[in-house]
Amino acid sequence: MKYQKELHTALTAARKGGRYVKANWGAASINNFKGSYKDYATKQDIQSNQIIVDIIKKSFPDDYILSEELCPGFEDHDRMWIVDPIDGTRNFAHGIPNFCVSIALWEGGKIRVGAVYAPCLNNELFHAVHGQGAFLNGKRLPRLRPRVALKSSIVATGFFYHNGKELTFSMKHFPLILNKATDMIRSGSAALDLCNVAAGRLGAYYESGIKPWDVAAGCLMITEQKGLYTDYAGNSLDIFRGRTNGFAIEILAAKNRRIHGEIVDILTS
Ligand code: LIP
Repeated sequence: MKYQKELHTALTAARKGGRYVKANWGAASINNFKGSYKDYATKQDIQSNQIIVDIIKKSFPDDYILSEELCPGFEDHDRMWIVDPIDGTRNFAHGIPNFCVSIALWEGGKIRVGAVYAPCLNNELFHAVHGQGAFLNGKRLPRLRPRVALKSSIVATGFFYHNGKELTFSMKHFPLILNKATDMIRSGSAALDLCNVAAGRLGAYYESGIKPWDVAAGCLMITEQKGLYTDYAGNSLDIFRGRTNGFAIEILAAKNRRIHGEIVDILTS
């Protein structure tokens, strides 16, 4: 089977990075701010990033590694790893367990391997390989229900990257969706939101301004589960959108076409 060495490497790196983060949970300290008082990396983001990169480099010394804290700039490579050493940094820093390590391999225009590890949430470890299915702690994820409607679903979102006018715009959709869904959550980890859609726990997740390392691994879980992810208008998503200027993706992922269509109608209204 293809990509087994890459999967093994992604899982090893996710576990090692995650164990380090868990061991330092409660001792988080800010390392640097990235342009605003709320956008920061902790020392643990940096160290986890280093642990993961070292493991990938050992097995694949020639591969480019795009990573949130050590190498966030886009370079055009046919093959690259995409790493978020802590997705949910603010949760981590505030003692909330909803955070994870997210690692993906991109090759030939597709996401081929994904691993998402949440060390403080029952050690949940999601993985997927293109064409080979999506798994949680080694067990294949249950099939998604194709006919469930928005009114029977919980929807997740995020608005971390927005301030001022942009925030007003992104908040505009919130009550409209809340009125039609069972409920809404803002969990603080895009990667886990996507995995929770793939696992059938959430009906959908949407957010704009997001970066490739927040979503790459989770997107593969979605497609392996026959869910779908697009931009807000329902068009195919370029996960490197905004590549020359720090990235800015808008993503809508849903567990079925019905929910996806209902939310596209709202997001484009
Ligand atoms: C965070 C996310 C969170 C989202 C923020 C942020 P980080 O990633 O995944 O859900 O709302 O936009 O990007 O910064 O913790 O890696």
